[in-house]
Amino acid sequence: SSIKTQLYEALANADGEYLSGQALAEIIGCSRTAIWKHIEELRKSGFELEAIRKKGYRLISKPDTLTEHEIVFGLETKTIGRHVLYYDSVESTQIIAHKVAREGAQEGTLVIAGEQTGGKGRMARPWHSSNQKGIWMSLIVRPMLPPEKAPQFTLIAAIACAKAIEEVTGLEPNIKWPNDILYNGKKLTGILTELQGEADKVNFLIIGIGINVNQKNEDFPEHVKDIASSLEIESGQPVSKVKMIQKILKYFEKYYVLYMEKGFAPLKILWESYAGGIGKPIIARTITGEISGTAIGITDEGILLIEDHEGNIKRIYSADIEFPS
Ligand code: BTX
Repeated sequence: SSIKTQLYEALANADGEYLSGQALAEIIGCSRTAIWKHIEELRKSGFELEAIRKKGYRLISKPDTLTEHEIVFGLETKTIGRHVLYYDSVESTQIIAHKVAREGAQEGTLVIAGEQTGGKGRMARPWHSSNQKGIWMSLIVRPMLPPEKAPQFTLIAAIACAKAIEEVTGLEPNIKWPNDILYNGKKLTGILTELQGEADKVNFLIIGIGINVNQKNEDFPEHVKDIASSLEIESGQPVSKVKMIQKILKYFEKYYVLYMEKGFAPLKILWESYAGGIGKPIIARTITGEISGTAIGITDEGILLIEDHEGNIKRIYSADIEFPS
């Protein structure tokens, strides 16, 4: 409710000081009984609150949950992530995002879930999304662009995630073209951009982002254990999902705005600063076959360039890549 939201904001702004029921009632403009009732509601949602007679109420801690309020409070964006749809458990946030986007969801709408029972990667591969341990979210954007630009959004999202990981955890991750973020060769994040459009224009893009945040090694199923890692495993401490989400949204908006103004070229430089594997031997598996050679970099459009063994430069639009050691 809006009283609950205002109550939380007033307590959070008090910076650990006590606020009396009377003072809160005046700030919010409701009765003291309403304050008392909503304090109980905050407690039920996982907020730790201290109540002392004659002094009032004090906020001790807030839950690291992903409700709309938690995400929007303190969010430094104009449109991205301003509208949040949170679900405890869904098959895939991509499916829900497609549905609400078709129904007209506004630019920047974020669909997020505690758990996915059928999380998906590219080419319908499964994406393991354990309950409350990671960030499983899909962002809806409606850029006025031709559909062939859609893959660039995977790269933009990857830079935003890498930057957020760096800022929140201090780790220095690598981006593996096109859609993975790795640390020490292990996958922390996967990105899946899906497009709904016509021949000449995008209707909307759904940018799915999966980040392993607080898993321990044993939380991963057998087949991903060896290739995956989490922010907690790598940084040695639990990481706030809310903080991560807010930073990703902040940087995504920043790079999205830059991209719409100036195109991909200025972002390419940033992308390259995170890219692992440039100049190294590479194998790209595409639907039409395998190309091996040396990774040269990406173009101003975000297309991967590989120099094959005959010295020809190949342009790769979509592939799974491997760096053979
Ligand atoms: P991808 O096709 O590049 O990677 C999928 C592969 O990654 C799987 O085949 C598996 O080997 C491995 N894998 C599966 N789960 C994990 C995990 N938790 N951590 C590391 N590796 C894993 C990557 O596709 C794109 C993933 C996007 C996921 C987001 S989550 C929110 C949104 N909803 C949804 O269903 N997908 C997206």
